[in-house]
Amino acid sequence: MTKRKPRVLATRHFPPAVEARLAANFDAVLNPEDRLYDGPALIKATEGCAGIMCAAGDPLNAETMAGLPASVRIIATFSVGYEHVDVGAAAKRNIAVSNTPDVLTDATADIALLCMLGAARRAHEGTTMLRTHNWVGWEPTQLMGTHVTGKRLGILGMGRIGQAVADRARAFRMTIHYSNRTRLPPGLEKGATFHANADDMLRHCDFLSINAPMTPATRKWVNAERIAKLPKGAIVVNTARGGVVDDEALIAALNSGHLAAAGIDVFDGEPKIHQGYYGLQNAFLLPHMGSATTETRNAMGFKALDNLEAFLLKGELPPDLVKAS
Ligand code: 8YV
Repeated sequence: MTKRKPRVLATRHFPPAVEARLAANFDAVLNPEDRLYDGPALIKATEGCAGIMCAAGDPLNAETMAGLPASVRIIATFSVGYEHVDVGAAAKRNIAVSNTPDVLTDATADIALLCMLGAARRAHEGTTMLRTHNWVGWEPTQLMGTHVTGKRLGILGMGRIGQAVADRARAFRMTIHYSNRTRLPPGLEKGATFHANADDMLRHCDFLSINAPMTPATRKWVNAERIAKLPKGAIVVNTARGGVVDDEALIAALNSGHLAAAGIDVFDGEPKIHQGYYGLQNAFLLPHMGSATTETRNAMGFKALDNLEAFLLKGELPPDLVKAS
């Protein structure tokens, strides 16, 4: 008699190659229409499931966690960030949680550079001028932006993605400053200046790149007081989580001209972003595309599957187990 495959719920419509492997190895409950689950619907959908493959934004909070059926043993999130999963509440239910580190480092760092360059070089205004038929031709003073090469870049959060941003910025001969919970060893620091207190770094930042995860300590960390410490004309780039920024404060500084521009891929409460962003010509905005390459999204899915398979099929610990901090 063949053993029944464990049932796994995919909360979102994942890339075809990922869903094909999920369906081959598990009794997969897919979501081809990509309907968003709220907490009660998620609880209902996990009936009989041993695992959940979820994504950022799914409501895997303490309330949902408390209502999940006893059959659920692992939640594998298709993301490196896991602020949407209450890992402490999962531990209380004896549910393992895994994420997908490493595989999206390069794609996200690439988008950080796109945001940096897009903001500094006024890409939004340029493309809008052209596409609305308002380009009258080259002019000596047209769309002059901020020079990137040789400037100072401060990185908040020097994990894998922060380090990959630094590597790219070095190609622009930027001077790197960073703040991180722990100082990196010289081989990884590569001459960057460490600031034990992130506030002390701000006055050195022509550009500030946010690469820190969303935690209670980083919630609205970029606030009015800290923005005021950035040099006039600085540029803020956020490819981590929108909640790390106080939107009101950032928008006010972009309107007042204290900040020259911002390049933003992630928003608090996305997709319902702060209305103030829409009118800002000096904001280069992207709809959370950091990891959106075919290669990366497949790799993220395969990593989530590696974790599900290790745990549910081989009885091993998931290789990317995350713990409550
Ligand atoms: C993902 C991300 O696309 O992995 C992360 O933490 O921010 C994104 O790149 C998204 O979160 C998918 O769940």
